[in-house]
Amino acid sequence: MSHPKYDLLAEELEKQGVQIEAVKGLLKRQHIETPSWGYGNSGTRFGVFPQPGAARNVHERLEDAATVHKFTGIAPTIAIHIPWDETDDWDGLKQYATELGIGIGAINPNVFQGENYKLGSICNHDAAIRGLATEQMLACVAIMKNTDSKLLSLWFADGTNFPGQGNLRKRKRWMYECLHEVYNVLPEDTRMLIEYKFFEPAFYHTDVPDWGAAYVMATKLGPKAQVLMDLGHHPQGTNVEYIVTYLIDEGKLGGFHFNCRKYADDDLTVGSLNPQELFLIYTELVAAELDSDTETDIAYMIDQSHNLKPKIEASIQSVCNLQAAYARALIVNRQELADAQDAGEIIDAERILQCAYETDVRPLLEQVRLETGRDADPLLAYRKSGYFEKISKARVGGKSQGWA
Ligand code: RM4
Ligand code: MN
Ligand code: MN
Repeated sequence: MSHPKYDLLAEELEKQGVQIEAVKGLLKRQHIETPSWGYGNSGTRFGVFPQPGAARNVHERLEDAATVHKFTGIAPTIAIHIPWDETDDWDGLKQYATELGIGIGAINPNVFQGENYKLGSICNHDAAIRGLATEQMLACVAIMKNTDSKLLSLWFADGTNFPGQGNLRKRKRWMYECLHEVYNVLPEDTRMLIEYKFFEPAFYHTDVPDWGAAYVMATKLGPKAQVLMDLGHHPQGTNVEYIVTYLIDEGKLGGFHFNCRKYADDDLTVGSLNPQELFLIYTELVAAELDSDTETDIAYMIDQSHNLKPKIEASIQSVCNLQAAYARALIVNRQELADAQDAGEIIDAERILQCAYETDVRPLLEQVRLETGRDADPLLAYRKSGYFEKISKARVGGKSQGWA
């Protein structure tokens, strides 16, 4: 039994040439990874506002990620940050994840918080510190083997704050040397993702400031190295969907960190204020997916740490926003769009995108969820489940492992 609203939408979309069963199939296979660091207390440099029920250790973070997956159906893995999620029993952790119905995704070495890294990690002027950072990345490769993770996700806070502070050219070469050492031991079926960020925490220069620098590094390293795009890491006004397309076409887009650039970094819900940009990004992603000549293997990960919104609800909301963006991109009439582009019909081309974007896809998403045994509204179902009350009571005291 389906809802009359869904039947109407399905009929309308079929009339427009959309193969609704195929679209539902793709939506059911969507895979969004949530970050462990989104479930524990975190903050800005001005302060941390602790939340009731915030996960204190990696086990609790796994439980929260599994909860987000339980209600959304499309978030079956969790990214972890080392040492925030360090454990001395990786087999046990992997086993626990399996019991919870999820898997461990990208491993993110943290080479930016330790005192040693004050002046940088793999671009530090001190060879001993570069060695330490490399060791830490190599340890993460070992963790990948222990957890069946296929992704080493790298972000460096490296940069300088003052003119003359560092030898820019040497820093570039040091970075390559360290990455190369790690690249050499990556198992065959795994990848290294290099994330760029145009500013912060360094403000004079950043060692991987943009996709061009990440691309050059990844290309020099080889096919197992690709670029990771974090939506929070571009200057205002950057056309992100163009970068997406460019990198896909070069076989170098390895993954996403979804969030929203309004806050400059990680703390705003993806799609909360720029859903159209998200739709345009997904429109390019779907174009690549539909193109049989284009091979893609893109990790769709969220990188958000909510300080104000309740964490699990914010994660569910983010996953659902990504689902809606994907659904809208899937119903774009590609043939008509191509015809309009070929004829130079600007207004028609834009109208075709608008038509998909303005379609209320909620009945379609609800139908997909019902067909996969989930509740039509993941957020309300989560609220009713009593999970938040349970963790708020249980997670009191104790020491928190992680950011805050
Ligand atoms: C950075 C970057 C990284 C994330 C850290 C916590 O801005 O986005 O991906 O691991 O924040
Ligand atoms: Mn990121
Ligand atoms: Mn970031």
